[in-house]
Parts: sequence; C-alpha cells; structure tokens
Amino acid sequence: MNTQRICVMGLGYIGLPTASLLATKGHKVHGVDVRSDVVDTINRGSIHIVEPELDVLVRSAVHSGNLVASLEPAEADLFVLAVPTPFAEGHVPDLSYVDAATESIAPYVRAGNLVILESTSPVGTTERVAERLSALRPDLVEDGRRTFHVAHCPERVLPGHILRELVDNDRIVGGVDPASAEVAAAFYRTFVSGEVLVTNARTAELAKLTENSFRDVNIAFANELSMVCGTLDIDVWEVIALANRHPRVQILNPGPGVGGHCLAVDPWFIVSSASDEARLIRTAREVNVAKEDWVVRRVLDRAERFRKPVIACLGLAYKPDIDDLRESPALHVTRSIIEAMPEAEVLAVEPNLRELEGFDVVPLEEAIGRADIVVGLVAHTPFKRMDRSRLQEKVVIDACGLFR
Ligand code: SAJ
Repeated sequence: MNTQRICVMGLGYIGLPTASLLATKGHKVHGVDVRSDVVDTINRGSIHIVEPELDVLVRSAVHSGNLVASLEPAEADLFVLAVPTPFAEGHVPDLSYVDAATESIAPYVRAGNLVILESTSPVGTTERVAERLSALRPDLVEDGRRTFHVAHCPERVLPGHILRELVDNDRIVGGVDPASAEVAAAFYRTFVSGEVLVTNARTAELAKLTENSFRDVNIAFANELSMVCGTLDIDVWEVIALANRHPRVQILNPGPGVGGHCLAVDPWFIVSSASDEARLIRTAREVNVAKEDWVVRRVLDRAERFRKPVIACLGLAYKPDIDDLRESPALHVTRSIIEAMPEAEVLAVEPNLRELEGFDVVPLEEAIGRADIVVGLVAHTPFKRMDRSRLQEKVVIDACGLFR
C-alpha cells in the first residue's frame, strides 16, 4: 500500500483511534485538535480518553514518528473530518465544528486530494463541505468541476470496542460524485476487513442516522415497557427474558435513559429534516428522555421516609465500562437527585473517573457501606462483581438490571 499523508481533523473518540490506526499502518498522519492539552498529551504518546487498548496504539503510533498532533492542519493527500456534530437549541443540528474544520483545511487542499467526512451528519452536510471548499478555493474548480474529491464515510464503531470495529465493521462510503465514492472506497479497502459499500453521500448520511435511530427506537420500547412494569408492579427483566424466548422477539435492555453523543443526538437530525414524517423517531427520543425523570421520581419516593438519606448512585458514564459522560442519563439522574433533595447525601461512584466537579465521587466500598439507598445506574463490571449480600438492609433501585 502506498504511504499517504493524512490529516485528521478532531482527535476525539473517532479521530484519535483512526489517526493512530492509520499511522501504525505506515501512513504519515498529522492529527489536529483545537485543544492544546489534547495535542500535548498525544505528542507525549498518552491519551485523554478511556478506550481499551487505545493507549498502546497511540504510544506506538507516536513513537514510530508516524503520528504527530498539532493545533494547525497541514498539507496532505487525504483529509478526514472527525469533529463533533451536536445539536443546538430546539434539537437542530449544529454544524459549526464541521464548518470550522472545513474552513481550516481549505488553504491546504490541493487538486487530486480526497476529503472525507466521518462525523455523523444530517443529510446534505457532505455536499455542504464540498460546496464550501469550492467557494473558499475557486482555483480548485475548473469548468464548473471540482478537482478534489469529497465523500462521507460515517463512523460506526461502538465505544468500548473501537479498535476492533474500526477494522472489522462493514463501511458505507458515499461520494458527492461517483469518482469521489470510488477513491474513498479504495482508501478504506486498504485497512478495513469488512465490506466497503458504495453509494452517494446523502444516502450514506441517512443510512448512518437510520442505524442509530433504529437502536434508539428499540431501546425506547424497552424503556416504555419498564415504566409499564413499574405501574403494574411486575419485574421488567423477567418479562423481557420470557418474551425474548419467542423466536422473533429480541427486546433490548431498559436503562435510566439513553445517552452518548450518538443515539441521544442523531435521531433528531432525521426529525429536523422530515419533522412531519418522523413521528415514531421523535416519540422514541421523548420516551427515552422521560425515562430519566421517571427514575429520579422513584428514588425520591423511596427516599422520603429517611430524614437525611445517604444515596449511593452507581455509575455516572453513559454506558458500562467507559468514562464518557456525554448526554449521560446516569449523570442527569444523579444531578437531579442532588438538586431535588438537598438534605440527602448523594455519593456518586464512577470507577472510570477520579473526580468530577459538583459530585462527591467515592469508591464503591465506601458508598455501599454508608448508603441507605443504592441506585444502580450503569452496569460497570466492578459493580457486577460486587458482593450482593452487602445490599441486604438497603433500599435498592435498579435502573439498569445490575442486580438481576
Ligand atoms: N442502551 C440501553 N439499552 C440497550 C443498549 C444500549 O439503554 O439495550 C443505552 C446505553 O446504556 C447508552 C445508549 O443506549 O446509554 C447508547 O449505547 P450503545 O451501546 O447502544 O451505543 P453507542 O451510542 O455507544 O454507539 C452507537 C452505536 N450504534 C449502533 O449500535 C447502531 C455505534 O455502532 C455507533 O458507531 C455510535 O453509536 C456512533 O458513534 O454513532
């Protein structure tokens, strides 16, 4: 495989694993982030996020000299945009990071280069990148045709399994024109062992949003069921286990809500572009958000009988065995309990974080020893290994099936 110069914009959960994987494959990778602390950490061969085996990969990429982090982009054969695409007020997509990354690479793009948008994006964003680059660099447009390629290849990796899924998963590559799609697909085929599926940019964008909306809708079903079971005083886990014995039923797990930067965000991108049609997708989001306050109310109801309850909230991250707090339902639930019950002492247990402003983060042992009420919010492995006999005499509220 030819060595390429690759500029990766954004060194977060997607950009950093991608940059370091490509560097260990022999490419010369120039990683860019707006945070100088992130750049310094990576250049020391360390990492700023928790992801299994990423530390080893980054260390080897940096020590080989093939990965350098910087605050500024550089000339390259290929640019990968892996920046956040959150939503703004009113659940409308906030494309400011994509726009800023596009603007900052514009001076470095040359004829023949390939620009890939990996960020999960609303339909039309890849075309927007192509149009903005063309407007900023009219010298790269000849007779109305771009002399560079632009494609969307949505990231699909599951946090916690990123390094394996980066290579193993099938990838969707959508070009703003067929040539862009082919050039981008050829690049991914050099390091992806899954299949690389070629389409246009808009279809690729919607396919990615569809994947996460599908999962959100299915979790909403489980969460709605858990609230129905709460009203009927039936164990939701038993209902699901029994129903799932049907050959065509596969209900997902209820939890304290749905978090992360993907499922809690991406469905809104569909809703915002087809709001009259996307009724189920919108309702699923609403159900999953409502689940968070439902859990809070259950805790407050049970805490009422204590004068000064000590409440242990197990988990703050958005899902098991990671440190990521983005859109975390556990964080929201814990914060809401603290606000609603100032007389309570709320002990937060998060084995993947040492401290967090505004929270009394304590070790599991201490929290369980002191708590009147134990709230299971995230099924982290150390929690699952806990000696259950220590929960006798405690009020236990299990929002994530930790103690089932
Ligand atoms: N969750 C449940 N019940 C379940 C499964 C998950 O409540 O049965 C919750 C989790 O606790 C978490 C949220 O859903 O709060 C999301 O977790 P997740 O593991 O389903 O997914 P993410 O957000 O970490 O990653 C998703 C993945 N998408 C799909 O599985 C369709 C991943 O492949 C994507 O790459 C990623 O979004 C992304 O970046 O878009």
